[in-house]
Amino acid sequence: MNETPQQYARRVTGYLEGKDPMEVLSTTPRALQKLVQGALKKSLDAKPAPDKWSATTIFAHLADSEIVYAFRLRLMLAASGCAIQATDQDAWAAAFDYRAEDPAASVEDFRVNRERTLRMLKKLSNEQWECYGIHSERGMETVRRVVELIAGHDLNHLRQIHAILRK
Ligand code: NI
Repeated sequence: MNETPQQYARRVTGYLEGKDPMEVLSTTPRALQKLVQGALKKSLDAKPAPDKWSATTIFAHLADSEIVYAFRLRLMLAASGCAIQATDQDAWAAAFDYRAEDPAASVEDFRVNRERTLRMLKKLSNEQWECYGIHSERGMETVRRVVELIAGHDLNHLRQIHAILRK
């Protein structure tokens, strides 16, 4: 998609439509489990277009994104003001062969890391929510902002998977 990092951030947080980001973060694992359960392997592996990701690839992307977010949040909380390196999601998809991943395993990996992230976030003080990092493409982002972006990222990919599986 041809959009700037700023346009991307605006689009994904737009999916929140007033929802509480922490509520979104806590409900996504179950929503992903429901999508995987009962879906045919053929449908999970099918690409909606030659240049688009399959559901299998998206599930693997979500599992890896959760590791990236967990690490970034910890960097920001332990050393506020630190640099945050952007990642190239297509390079990750190729390097770690997302197409060959088991979607149910990806969802389970996602769930475990998401639960750890939620436990960590629930303990934060008001000041800690304002800790920040300097993202290499989007600039300064607080922990509060990153959590909104994670929630928007969840909703973005949930919509995408729903559309691919037509559920
Ligand atoms: Ni994504």
